[in-house]
Amino acid sequence: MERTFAMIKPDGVKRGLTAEVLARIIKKGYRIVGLKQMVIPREVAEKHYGEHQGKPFFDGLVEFITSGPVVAIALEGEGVIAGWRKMMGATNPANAEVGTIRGDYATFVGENVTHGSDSPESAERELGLFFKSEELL
Ligand code: ABT
Ligand code: MG
Repeated sequence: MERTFAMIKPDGVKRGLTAEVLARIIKKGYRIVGLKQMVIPREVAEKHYGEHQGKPFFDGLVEFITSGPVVAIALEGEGVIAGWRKMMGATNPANAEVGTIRGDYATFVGENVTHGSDSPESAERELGLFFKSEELL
């Protein structure tokens, strides 16, 4: 059974989309094996987005992701890594299909409501960054 790291970003929490996003996850049938609201420490944010270090949008990205509470979520299910990214839709909401979270609730690539790990390696790394093993069911 596969696991992934999902997150409701500060814009999603601020805009009151937490229940909506969790409802979609639950109705889909993925199992929530870890869940917490937190403000991400700067060092964790820089590690989380380490692959983007040096890119022009990096500083703004770290600023944004640490700007308020997020909901960190560990998900389990068959094919959940790709499946959750499919539910989120394209990174740039302008390209995200209607019916996806970003297609329905976002307009701006810098604030796109949710996160999902993009590979098994990222999932393992990111779950380890955000959750202690005893926090996962
Ligand atoms: P994340 O779930 O945030 O990792 O998004 P995703 O994997 O869909 O897309 P990537 B490429 O990892 O983008 C990371 C964050 O950087 C923002 N971004 C990305 C920009 O602001 N400008 C850009 O040109 C690109 C490529 C979008 C993502 N996050 N936010 N918020
Ligand atoms: Mg990414």
